[in-house]
Amino acid sequence: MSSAITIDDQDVLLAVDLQADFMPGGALAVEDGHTIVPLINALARRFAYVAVTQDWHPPGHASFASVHEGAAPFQSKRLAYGDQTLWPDHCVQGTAGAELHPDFALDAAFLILRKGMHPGVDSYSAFVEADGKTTTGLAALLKARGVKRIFACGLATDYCVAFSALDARAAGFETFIIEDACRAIDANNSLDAAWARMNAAEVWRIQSRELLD
Ligand code: VGL
Ligand code: ZN
Repeated sequence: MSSAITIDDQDVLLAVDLQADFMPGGALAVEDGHTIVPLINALARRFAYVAVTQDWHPPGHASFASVHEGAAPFQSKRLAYGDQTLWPDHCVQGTAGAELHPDFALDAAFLILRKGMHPGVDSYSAFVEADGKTTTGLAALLKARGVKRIFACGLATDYCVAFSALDARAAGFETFIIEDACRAIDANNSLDAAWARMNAAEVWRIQSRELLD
């Protein structure tokens, strides 16, 4: 058992993509995605800083299989910036599927960061888009507020949470994933692959009780 972690005011809770399309019944449903919302609400009450991301794609986004001739969701396709997994249309700006979960206690959040808005470039990460160079500005914003540690949770463990955590680490933050406050897509072994990358990068895997007990 690891010892409990004390949350201080240089810590941020980063709650990733708690949106209708990632919930059961949504366009890119993550199994049991809705079950983590109450836990994340409980975590949010402990943090001075809560930041939220929202996947927010224009119609016809390059990550949608529907815009590539002959392509199917979950296939990989080489785009200008590299290999991109193709998805069902999801989180289209202004649609019901893009809305944050109605039970998610957003009032505590100081920031809602929308991402994936460039038509030709995906952004799993809250920090850097999939071209590997376009920044969202989030690292600079958090540093300006004195944030030192980032605690990531939400959907999906193996995509937007993992990429955000890896980029947080690369930007110099001590970074944690709260495993039981995430759920995964786990397509093509993506969950194991994500944990391997995070372990190598020294992103720490923790459980919510280490913060809540
Ligand atoms: C996500 C795939 C495509 C995520 C977003 O939130 O993990 N995954 N867009
Ligand atoms: Zn997306």
